[in-house]
Amino acid sequence: KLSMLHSVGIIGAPFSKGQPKDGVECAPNKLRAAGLLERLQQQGCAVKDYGNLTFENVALDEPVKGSKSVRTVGSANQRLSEAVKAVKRDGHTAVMLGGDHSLAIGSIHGHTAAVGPVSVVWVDAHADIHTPLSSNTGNIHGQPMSYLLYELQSKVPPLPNFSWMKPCLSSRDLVYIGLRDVDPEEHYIMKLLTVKAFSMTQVDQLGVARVMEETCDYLSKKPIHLSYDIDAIDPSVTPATGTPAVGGLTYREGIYITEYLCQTGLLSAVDMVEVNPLRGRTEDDVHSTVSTAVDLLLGCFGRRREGNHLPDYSLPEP
Ligand code: B3U
Ligand code: MN
Ligand code: MN
Repeated sequence: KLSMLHSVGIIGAPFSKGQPKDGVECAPNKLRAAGLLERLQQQGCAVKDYGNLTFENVALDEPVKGSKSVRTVGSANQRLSEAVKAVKRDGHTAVMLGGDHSLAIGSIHGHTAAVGPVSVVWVDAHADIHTPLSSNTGNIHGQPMSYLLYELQSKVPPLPNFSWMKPCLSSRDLVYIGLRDVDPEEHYIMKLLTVKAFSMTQVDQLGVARVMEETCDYLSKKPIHLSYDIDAIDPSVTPATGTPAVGGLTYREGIYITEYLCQTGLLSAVDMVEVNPLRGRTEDDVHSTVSTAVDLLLGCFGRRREGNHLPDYSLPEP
């Protein structure tokens, strides 16, 4: 496979109500302004921009059993699910530009609605597997995995504006990479379900190359949904995010994950979430975060550090 070209469908999801900090809704336009679409095209991708979704602002969205903005998050994810389903039915690899990580609910739901069962590679400092009842913060961006997993169905109460969705993922089809800030309740759930996880300890122990080999050996050959939380990368590189956690993936490890998944030929949808352009201390902080997010997406779609050339290139004749 010298140059496997990709067809990419981009959905902007400027949504922040899965967590309390403003700014994460600005990321889709920031990622576009950083040249994401042009650079994908330059590396040979066919790109269709589906634009930004608009979300309903639900009035009187009082907490439900401690979880915040449940109705707003439910409604937003219903729209996103339909949008991802449409992009998949159009034949593209779906790219969802978040927004916060609560959007993985709609993204993964819509992906499976279009293509059937998927494998999920969840790259994150956090496990985001709290149930609405186990969560200490009530922020739904810390809960999406519990809504998606069949095995947790009985632990997630019926919630307003979530009746459109049913769990669509088996814990056997999930791999975490980059964990380092996991709450006790989440750790309990992961052990209960024997979820495959490569925490930063395993990245240190095995190296990222073996982590990716073992990830793909473990997963069956279903279409892959990559859900990439930018806070998986070390905050020295990507500080502009809502909940930075020290001791993260290097830029090179982060990019290697995307290069490796690209060359499986199974990447079917990608989320890039939790980039918050209002959270950096300096302009450089924001630039470094946004440009790393762009590089990760380019890596998903064929960019290689050895260099690339288009298949129709030929040398100028003297
Ligand atoms: N586990 C905590 C913190 C957290 C989760 N995801 C992020 N932060 N980004 C929670 O709020 O559930
Ligand atoms: Mn996350
Ligand atoms: Mn995170």
